[in-house]
Amino acid sequence: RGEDFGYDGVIGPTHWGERYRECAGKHQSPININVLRVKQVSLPDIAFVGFDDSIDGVHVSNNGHTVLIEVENEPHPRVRGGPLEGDYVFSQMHFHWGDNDTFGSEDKINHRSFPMELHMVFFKEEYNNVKEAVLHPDGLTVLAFFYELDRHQHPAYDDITSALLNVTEPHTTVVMNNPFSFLNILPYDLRRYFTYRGSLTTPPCSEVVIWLDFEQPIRLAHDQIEVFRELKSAHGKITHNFRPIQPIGDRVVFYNID
Ligand code: SG7
Ligand code: ZN
Repeated sequence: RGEDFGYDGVIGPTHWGERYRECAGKHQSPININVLRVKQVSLPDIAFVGFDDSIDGVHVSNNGHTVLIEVENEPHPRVRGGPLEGDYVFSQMHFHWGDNDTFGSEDKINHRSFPMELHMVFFKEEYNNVKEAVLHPDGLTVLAFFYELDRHQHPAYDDITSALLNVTEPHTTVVMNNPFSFLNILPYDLRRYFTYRGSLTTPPCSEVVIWLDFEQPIRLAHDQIEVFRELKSAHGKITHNFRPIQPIGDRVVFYNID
């Protein structure tokens, strides 16, 4: 079956290209962002629509590769502006992490890894859903946020970590107890970000993603990150689920400041 990919050995990232041709492409993600080589730009403001709404009945599930957070009820949050043409509708968010706090993010900044990274995935509204959107080069945008260690717990993450404890087994889902707001789990500064064209970081590695990597990290306690490492796949604990960096090739990374 096609779905079996992992992060080690014969199903690990260096083998993805054998079964999924696009994983061997020239515009893959993640990448290292060399801040000395970025092109500074001043893009239009991004509108984060519905990000401060209090959303009920949010689903948290373990898909065997990561934990997914999904919204049931319409309307879904959306984004427009910045480098984007048109509206992009929220599909799901998920996380990538490492065995310990010294690595785990997918993109890197000046070869610095972060212990964890959040991806908020949106599809272009005119394509109606993710399945259709991945057939178009501007089909998806992913808002990426890095985590860095804090001595204090981040209270907004307690609802996520308590849900995680109930989805440690692969292919399990729970509904969150409390209303969930996107803005509560994000950093304060949403104006400074890097943007580039890349791919999904898992098979089928479709080159359809407009990446936005926000510069300001989210601060999280070590104990809170540890809970993610308790999740299990079919092969045991998901100790790490990040893809190594890919060649940047002919691509330019833009850096937005106002
Ligand atoms: C994770 O990363 C999941 C996938 C996601 C993939 O494995 O979040 O999504 C689902 C629904 O399982 O694939 C199409 C898609 O969003 C790659 O997403 S990523 O490039 O943002 N890391
Ligand atoms: Zn991801």
